[in-house]
Amino acid sequence: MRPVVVTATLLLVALMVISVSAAWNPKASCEAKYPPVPCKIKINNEEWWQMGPNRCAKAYHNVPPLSFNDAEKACQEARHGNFRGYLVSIRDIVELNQAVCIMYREHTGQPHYWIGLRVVMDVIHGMGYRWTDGSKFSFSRWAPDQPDYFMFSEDCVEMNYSEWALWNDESCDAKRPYMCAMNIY
Ligand SMILES: [Ca+2]
Repeated sequence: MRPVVVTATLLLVALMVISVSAAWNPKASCEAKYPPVPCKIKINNEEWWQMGPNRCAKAYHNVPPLSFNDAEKACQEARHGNFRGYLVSIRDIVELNQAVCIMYREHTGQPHYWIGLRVVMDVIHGMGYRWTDGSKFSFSRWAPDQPDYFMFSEDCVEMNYSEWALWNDESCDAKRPYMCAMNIY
């Protein structure tokens, strides 16, 4: 090969290595910063995890995948006293990292999980994204070129789309694993 070709090839390989290493690595980050803390209370006789001091969460991967609405119903069936589950809301970068670490520990293959965000039309606020648990929507982490409202049929949001933690709008009828969370206080 001519020197210029060799140089170009080396440059390409270097760029590939840099781009791969730039991708977020859940294993290292989760072990160092977000180690698993079992939920203070027992919910549904299952292993849930603390997500901050007053919240517990569980990623459901080893169950049949569900549509967004069925996943939300399944989460709301989780009860503890007056506390009720919802599809997880993610309101800042810390919650995003906590959620992705719980998802990663459930399955390392980067599954696309439903989170509790979907487009809603209401008279007061108009059309927009809302969390199913009523949390204010002010934080997002969209994947590149998302949300794309593909065929005007994508009103629900999944996570870990192109990389861990990144969001994509998807058809609410698509069947996905899902992550529930419950406020406990
Ligand atoms: Ca999309």
